[in-house]
Amino acid sequence: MEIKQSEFVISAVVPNQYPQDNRVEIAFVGRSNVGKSSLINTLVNRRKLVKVSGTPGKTRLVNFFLINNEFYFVDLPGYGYAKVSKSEKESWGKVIERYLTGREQLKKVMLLVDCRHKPTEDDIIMYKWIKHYNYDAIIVATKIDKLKKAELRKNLKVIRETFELSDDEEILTFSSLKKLGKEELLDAIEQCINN
Ligand SMILES: Nc1nc2c(ncn2[C@@H]2O[C@H](COP(=O)(O)OP(=O)(O)O)[C@@H](O)[C@H]2O)c(=O)[nH]1
Ligand SMILES: [Mg+2]
Repeated sequence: MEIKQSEFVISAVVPNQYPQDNRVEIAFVGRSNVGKSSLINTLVNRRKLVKVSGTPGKTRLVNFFLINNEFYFVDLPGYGYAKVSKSEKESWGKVIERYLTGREQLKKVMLLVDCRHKPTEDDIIMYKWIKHYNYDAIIVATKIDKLKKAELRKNLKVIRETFELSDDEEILTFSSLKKLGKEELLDAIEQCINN
């Protein structure tokens, strides 16, 4: 699949601002700074569709982007940023939870983790939430340009074990810097859109 068209639609604060047209949605979630904005920009071949690293952890909005006039990318707020207050963390949880509740058109949640680190408690909670709400998740290991092949292989094993993935669950790998893994991720997206 090639993404030829992408446009920002809305930063939603409350669910009645979400698009109402029932197009399929693919959501992206992960810790702040994991490379989520960069990954989306890489997928859509644009440098600035999504803002890269403004104030991490400050966006409590659900951002919708219309892709090829056919489906939406949904950029969920990043979590795990150390310097936010407890109340801000709770408001983050509410924003994500509200989006994940009964969103029938949501076909896949891409859960991004930095390939250099063992997934955190927050990552595991996020993964369990996605499963709890009966959505499909794909783990995407980001910033793979930062590791040598052998290190990457080792870390992917740790990531796999931490999420307790079954053998048929694949981890995708990605580098926005080196444009690695783009085709594979787009293929996975295409598959769930056509299903
Ligand atoms: N080396 C490397 N750095 C990256 C990559 N993707 C993002 N970054 C950097 O990581 C930081 C956070 O990226 P951003 O996309 O804003 O992350 P977000 O907070 O998850 O949206 C920025 O300094 C990016 O330049 C990547 O694939 N490789
Ligand atoms: Mg971002």
